[in-house]
Amino acid sequence: GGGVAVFEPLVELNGEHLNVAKISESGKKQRKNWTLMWSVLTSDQMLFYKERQQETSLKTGSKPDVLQLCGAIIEWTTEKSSRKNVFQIRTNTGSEYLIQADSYATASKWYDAIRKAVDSSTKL
Ligand code: I3S
Repeated sequence: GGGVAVFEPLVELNGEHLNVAKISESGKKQRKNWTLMWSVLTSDQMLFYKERQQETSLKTGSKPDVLQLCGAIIEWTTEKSSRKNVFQIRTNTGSEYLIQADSYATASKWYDAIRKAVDSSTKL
């Protein structure tokens, strides 16, 4: 009993390496820099970790980049990268991310799950 409250995300889709490039922050364009990120989907956020988080270290590991899905827009794009299977997420604060996986099955699995999380968190 009686522990310290820790952040435990409600995970919808866990742990996979995806290529991620943040191309805008607060409406300001940024230089594209693809990075392999350990990605976790919660009910209303995408969490991008620099390194794979073991289940036990989700609470204590390095801080992730957090993408808020409420009010975000997600769409496939063939214009913003020459890579295949790229989709884009724009947040309601003007950040834009490109997400990519070489496997279409992987990319579409994440796309579908994120779109559902966007829809349900936007309705809250
Ligand atoms: O949209 P861009 O500028 O063609 O994106 C490419 C650049 O980010 C490039 O880096 P340099 O600016 O250091 O050359 C990357 O190496 C490429 O991968 C980017 O294009 P793709 O098509 O891979 O997203």
